[in-house]
Amino acid sequence: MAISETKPSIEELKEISRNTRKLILESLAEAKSGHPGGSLSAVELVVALYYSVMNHDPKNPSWPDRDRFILSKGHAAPLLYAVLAQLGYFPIEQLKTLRKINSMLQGHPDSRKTPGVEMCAGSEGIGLSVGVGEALAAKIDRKNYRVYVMMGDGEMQEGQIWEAAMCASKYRLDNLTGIVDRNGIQQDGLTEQIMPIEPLSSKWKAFNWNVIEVDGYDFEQILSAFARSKESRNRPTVIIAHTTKGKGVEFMEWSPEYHGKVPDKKTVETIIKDLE
Ligand SMILES: Cc1ncc(C[n+]2csc(CCOP(=O)(O)OP(=O)(O)O)c2C)c(N)n1
Repeated sequence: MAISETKPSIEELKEISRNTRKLILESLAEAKSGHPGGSLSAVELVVALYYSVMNHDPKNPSWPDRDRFILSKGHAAPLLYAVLAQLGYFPIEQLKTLRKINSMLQGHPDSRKTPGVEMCAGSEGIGLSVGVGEALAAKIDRKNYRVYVMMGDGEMQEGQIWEAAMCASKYRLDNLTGIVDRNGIQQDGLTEQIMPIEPLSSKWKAFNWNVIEVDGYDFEQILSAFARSKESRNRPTVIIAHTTKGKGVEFMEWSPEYHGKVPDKKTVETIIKDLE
């Protein structure tokens, strides 16, 4: 089944994004731990992918022809879970079990536990290599599925990312799209202070990738970038999405503190009222 056959409007995508933020915050408040900042920053990108771009089937998560989404920045699991639950990969009530012992929703994605999760992630820097393998497998098997890999900007500091980038261009993996959540912040501070990654766009171009930059909250730009990535021939594409860590919650925006700190339930209730 192609989800993209029933594409929501941009207004609907915005509404789904609002609801996704609410579910992320509720599940984190219930867990009393986790990563809000980098989950909230990438909401629109993941919503666009699952609701408008990828071919996938929540009723058949291991459909061989599905497009693959790899959340390489695995600590943003609450975002992936909120989207998968809304689409029906598992019951939405499961979100309340985030990070609990024996829950199907562990603090970092586990493909053995959660329907729809493609890869066990959490150790940064690995997802693009797995994406390269899957994209190469599609070429060898003459399959049409595409592979999408979401990475953090702090993750750009991992050497393995650039080994995978080299490999993807060697094998002309035009069925591979990387997305960099360029929110400017890593765990404890600004990427440009801790270990500068600029000029990021030139780096990817030097590795022979097709590079597109977007505002990570503008659905028209996001959808057009994904459409252009599908048209790329012989070169993988990376979409550098300019985003804000903690997006949608004023006191969390641009605050490294909320990389891995969760507000209590009462505060979350107030935030959700504001979102609504
Ligand atoms: C190899 C590795 N080193 C350290 C960590 C601990 N860690 C978790 S998240 C994070 C920072 C992530 O920054 P970024 O990739 O920019 O993610 P975002 O800001 O989008 O949340 C770090 C260092 C990790 N998960 N993996």
